[in-house]
Amino acid sequence: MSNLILILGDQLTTAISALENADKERDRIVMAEVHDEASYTNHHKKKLVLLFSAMRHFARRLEADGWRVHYQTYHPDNESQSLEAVIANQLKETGADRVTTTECGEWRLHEQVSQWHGRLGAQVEIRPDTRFIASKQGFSDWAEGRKQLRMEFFYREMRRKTGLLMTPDGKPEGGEWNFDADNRRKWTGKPPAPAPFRVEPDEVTREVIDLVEAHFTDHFGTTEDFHFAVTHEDAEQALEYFIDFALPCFGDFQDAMSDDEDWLFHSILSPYINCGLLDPLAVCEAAAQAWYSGRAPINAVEGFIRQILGWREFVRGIYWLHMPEYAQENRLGNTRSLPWFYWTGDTKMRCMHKAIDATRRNAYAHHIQRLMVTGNFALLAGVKPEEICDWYLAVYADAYDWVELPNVLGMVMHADGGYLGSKPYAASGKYIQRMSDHCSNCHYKVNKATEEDACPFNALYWHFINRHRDDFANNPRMGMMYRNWDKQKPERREALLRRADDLLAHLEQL
Ligand code: FAD
Ligand code: DLZ
Repeated sequence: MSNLILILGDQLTTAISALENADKERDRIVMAEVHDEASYTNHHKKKLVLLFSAMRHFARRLEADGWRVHYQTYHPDNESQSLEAVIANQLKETGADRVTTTECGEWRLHEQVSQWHGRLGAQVEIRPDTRFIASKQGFSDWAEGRKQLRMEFFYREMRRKTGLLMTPDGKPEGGEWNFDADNRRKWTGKPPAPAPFRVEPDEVTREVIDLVEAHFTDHFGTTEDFHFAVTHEDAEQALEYFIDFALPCFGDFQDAMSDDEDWLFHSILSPYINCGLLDPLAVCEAAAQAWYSGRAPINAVEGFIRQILGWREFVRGIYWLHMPEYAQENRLGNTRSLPWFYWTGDTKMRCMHKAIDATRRNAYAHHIQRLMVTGNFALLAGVKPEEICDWYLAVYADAYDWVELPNVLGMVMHADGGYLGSKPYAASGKYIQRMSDHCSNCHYKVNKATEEDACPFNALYWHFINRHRDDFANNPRMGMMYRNWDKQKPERREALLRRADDLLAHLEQL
């Protein structure tokens, strides 16, 4: 009997576990662009182009390698609007009685696929996703019995496990596990940041752009200037380009933000790693090699590897350990709606405008913009976690629930009660001023806090500290903030809270 092999839009590699022991004569691969996956959130248009084009290129490659592939292209009137419907039709059409697939990245779809056995009357084999360096079981074994989970300790285990940046006698290369103290420089234009790696759209991509323009008009963002890689080979070129031109400065300017440069020295590899065009371990190995061969310094290479081997694996582990309850958390009791300017960029706050506008144009903003600008503002303003999570899931080309949710709900919103991060990343305008040149071009004055034209982040920061005293006053990493707050004169504290109340009442007008 034949077997259907389902490959999802974020599983685009021949190394995917669903293909292990597959038989080109017996098995049929199924890939499908479906309404339900394209519409479960307001996906950025560039993300849709990236995924549909990468899926089409991957299907062609499989066919060229001799596989039989059933590929459904997107049309709003397709009979099969969900992956389940596509599989049900294919089971009928081919007489297959088995489906093999690799576990889905996110809970929503995982729940559906887990029920296919009963719903479709076929045997459904769900294999582990071996692209992750830590298995779900491995992570849960590591987490077992720990009161608090800290990325740094998990990361060290992962360094030992993989041998990445480890000396032959089991010590971290360069003598330290973490070189973050060297990675906090402001960028003032020198050295110049490299232009982003570009691939000009081929015929397949151009067709997908037309499709997205025709059928996803109301989705966020633009398809203009689409230049992402859509094949493994091009994504490898993007990796090489990053190593040659950006990695050497990645560490120094990792936390920097710029009024003029969207990408700075970041890798822009997450869209490819997350959909399967690049393997995360291979990316880390390539970066480590750059250090061994003297092409990039240790603070850059270690910092880069930590993001993938540490943070990426860590958030995925937390997601699977705690879903589906994790998505409901709102421990700070936030009630405010997401301001509309998150969708338009139409705000006088320069840093917010710049981060949102880049997001709209590129389906990308770098980590510190996501964390310390759009994230920080949502935290200070007390936005409902589900609303800000929905926004982050929609607007980035690399967004999938398993990675977006812990980053937003845990790291940014502290809505999980500090499970993922030991303290909230709340910051006033001073932080943004220290790490960027936005403030000098801003309508608001970063050196003011209570006046009409004062930077909103300043008063909102103190309002956040004040209203969450019960949550944070006993946190040893927050003690100084409370001492600073308590030291201020009562009139000053009152003026700050008044200004913040006014800002909160008029969020949409900022
Ligand atoms: P670089 O700065 O070059 O970092 C290298 C790689 O490290 C990235 O490609 C990514 O694979 C990994 N990485 C770095 N930080 C993290 C992290 N915190 N969690 C997981 N992986 C990380 N990343 C996503 O892939 N998808 C998301 O939906 C996503 N949402 C985020 C939301 C918020 C609020 C925050 C604060 C972070 C989010 N991140 C997300 C993490 C990080 O911001 C992006 O991975 C990074 O900006 C992608 O750009 P880059 O490839 O240029 O990364
Ligand atoms: C994100 C996405 C989109 C936009 N479209 C499709 C699709 O049409 N077909 C498909 O197989 N996968 C798609 N994906 C990726 C899935 O949503 C992804 O597999 C889940 O989010 C799990 O990570």
